[in-house]
Amino acid sequence: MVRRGMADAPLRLYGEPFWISPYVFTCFVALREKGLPFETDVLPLHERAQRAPAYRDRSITAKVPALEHDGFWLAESSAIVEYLEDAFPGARVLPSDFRARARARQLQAWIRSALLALREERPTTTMFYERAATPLSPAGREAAAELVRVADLVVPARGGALFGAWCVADADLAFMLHRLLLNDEPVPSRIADWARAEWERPSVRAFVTHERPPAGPPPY
Ligand SMILES: N[C@@H](CCC(=O)N[C@@H](CS)C(=O)NCC(=O)O)C(=O)O
Repeated sequence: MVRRGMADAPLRLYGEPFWISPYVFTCFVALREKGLPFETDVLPLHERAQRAPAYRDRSITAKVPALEHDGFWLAESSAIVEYLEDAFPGARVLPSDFRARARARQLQAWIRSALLALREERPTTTMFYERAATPLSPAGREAAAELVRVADLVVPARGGALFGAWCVADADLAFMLHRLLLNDEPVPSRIADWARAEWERPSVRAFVTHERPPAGPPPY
């Protein structure tokens, strides 16, 4: 927990101007769910603003998202979520039960490291800007099937939260499933209904409907 006074220090989340980063999404949703006031700042990644020394060296790993809190800088979305959870008790964004929390971390780590073909063939620009124009390759279809297989195992039969109570892994899984849904790829109705319900959550909506420039990012 933060020491007295630190809790009132402003929080700033660094993202990118097109609001398409799944990692910024996670942190944005976590901050909203915790009810913490925060400001956002965006770095034009296509202009390599993340490599400007001031940002690069404060964030250490020179990626977005980064969180600035009372002089402390932190990057990596899962580290940011854990920092928020440790620093600000109250509304939880990770499960309180240790096994449920481990499972949520498993799902989050998998979402960040697996399904490469799906992430490449259905990038987040196809969720918020132009839809994908080409069908999934065999590798893309395999990744989509794997995503659905995992979702089928973790989404409860009666819907609702994945691991007892809502946590940020719910939002991450819904985001990944929307790479398929928004591109009209087939998703079993039970899983699609779950993901669409999650998409309506106010913290998720606030990111999804955030103002964006009319044209997506230039290639970089
Ligand atoms: N593992 C990191 C991934 C962060 C990441 O890859 N961010 C991208 C934007 S979505 C980025 O900063 N790209 C610019 C770069 O790599 O220079 C996390 O979970 O935060």
